[in-house]
Amino acid sequence: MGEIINVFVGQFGVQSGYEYWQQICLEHNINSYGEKLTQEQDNKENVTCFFNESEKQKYVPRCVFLDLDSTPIDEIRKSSSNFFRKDCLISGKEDCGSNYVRGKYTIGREVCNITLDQIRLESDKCDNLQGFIIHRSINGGTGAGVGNLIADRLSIDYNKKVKINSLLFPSNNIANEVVEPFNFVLGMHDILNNLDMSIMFQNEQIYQFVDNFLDIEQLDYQNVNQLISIISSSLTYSMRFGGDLNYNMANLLTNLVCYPRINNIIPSYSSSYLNFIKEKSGQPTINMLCSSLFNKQNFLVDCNPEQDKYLSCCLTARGDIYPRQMSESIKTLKSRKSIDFVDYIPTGIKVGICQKLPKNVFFQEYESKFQRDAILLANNTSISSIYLIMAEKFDKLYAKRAFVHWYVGEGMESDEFSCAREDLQALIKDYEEVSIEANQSYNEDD
Ligand SMILES: Nc1nc2c(ncn2[C@@H]2O[C@H](COP(=O)(O)OP(=O)(O)OP(=O)(O)O)[C@@H](O)[C@H]2O)c(=O)[nH]1
Ligand SMILES: [Mg+2]
Repeated sequence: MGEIINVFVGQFGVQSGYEYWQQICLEHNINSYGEKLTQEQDNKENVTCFFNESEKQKYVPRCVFLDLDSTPIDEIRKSSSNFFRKDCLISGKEDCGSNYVRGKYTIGREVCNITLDQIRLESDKCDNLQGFIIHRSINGGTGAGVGNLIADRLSIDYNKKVKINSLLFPSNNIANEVVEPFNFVLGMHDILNNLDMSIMFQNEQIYQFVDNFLDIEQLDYQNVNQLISIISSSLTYSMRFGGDLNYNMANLLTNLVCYPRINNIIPSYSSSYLNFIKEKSGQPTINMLCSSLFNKQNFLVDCNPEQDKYLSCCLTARGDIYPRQMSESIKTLKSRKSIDFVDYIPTGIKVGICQKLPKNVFFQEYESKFQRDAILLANNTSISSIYLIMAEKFDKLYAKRAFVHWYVGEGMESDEFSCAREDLQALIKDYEEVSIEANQSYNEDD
């Protein structure tokens, strides 16, 4: 089915990337030395989607890690020195100090070229490269600024390949960086042009999600990153393990992105049935599993899809699930009032099924009881409520020109701020327009 290159940029990218490979290795049964622990390979399994096979019959991850701050990369060098290729772990001397422009225009340039050389080296080893997944946060300087520099170049050098973002973006109510709204607005302006699709995550919503279903007292970044890894690894699950209803990166895009700029996807995970497993020691029905995905509390972004319109979605079910059962469930789902599709996309739900049992680093405690799970990637207009919140925060800072000198001081023209802000406004308008029903616009034309 072709190979994929994973790129991890900035602290979030690198730290979540480490957990991501733990998750991938668990699924493929590969240890920290790159050795496959089960001899006979499932004949549908496609290990080479993510790994290069070395002459010593070891599996080497096809990826590049980059952070301008060396600490997160040094941690990986210490703990997994035999697993990753040394040259694919790239670090700098100082971070961007949460400044998008430092990453994009000044200190990120040189390191971007080194990263692209490593990406080229990996792509030369591929027979049929499908595309790239870039993992990063848009809140700071490196993941956002250097990440966009890399994405810009990929969109030129690998124009026909699919490019997907796994993107942490600012939470609605808590912020670790004061200048997050600036980095978000400037970063989104570029992302809209250089990437095909972004899967969005918010830390605050993930904390809430965990509180709803699990009893973890001290939730740390490792836990959050493990949860994010379940979603981002599931994106390629059916490409790596085959299944009754399979898809590759290109058909995932074709089915989810109905307009080029309406491409920010909110994920949901079927964990609400954990309570069911804990209390009743049984398995949830497939209907319960699929239905839970559409509940607000299962989404990893703080918006309310139940009150807005779905444009399209991709539902991937894993475990002992078969196409006919799924079709029945989808029929039931479509009759639910809170799942409201725009009338001009009547088919709406793409389904993927993979019979390989899900394994995951986060819920290992319950693993023996996990016979199935499901993930939803939804293109829903409620995401624009978050753009509105970000736009408001940006406007407050910008009205007083607070912190603007840090950006201008790095060589950015001050009208780039207003240009990026206008683009966000245009995006909000785009979302309003796509949620107008075909019937409604027909009547208005009348
Ligand atoms: N979930 C999660 N969030 C993280 C992690 N590390 C940082 N963050 C969040 O990411 C945002 C900042 O992005 P970073 O990735 O740290 O920034 P960076 O890309 O390294 O950029 P600079 O440090 O400014 O050069 C903040 O909102 C942090 O809360 C992590 O390992 N997991
Ligand atoms: Mg950093």
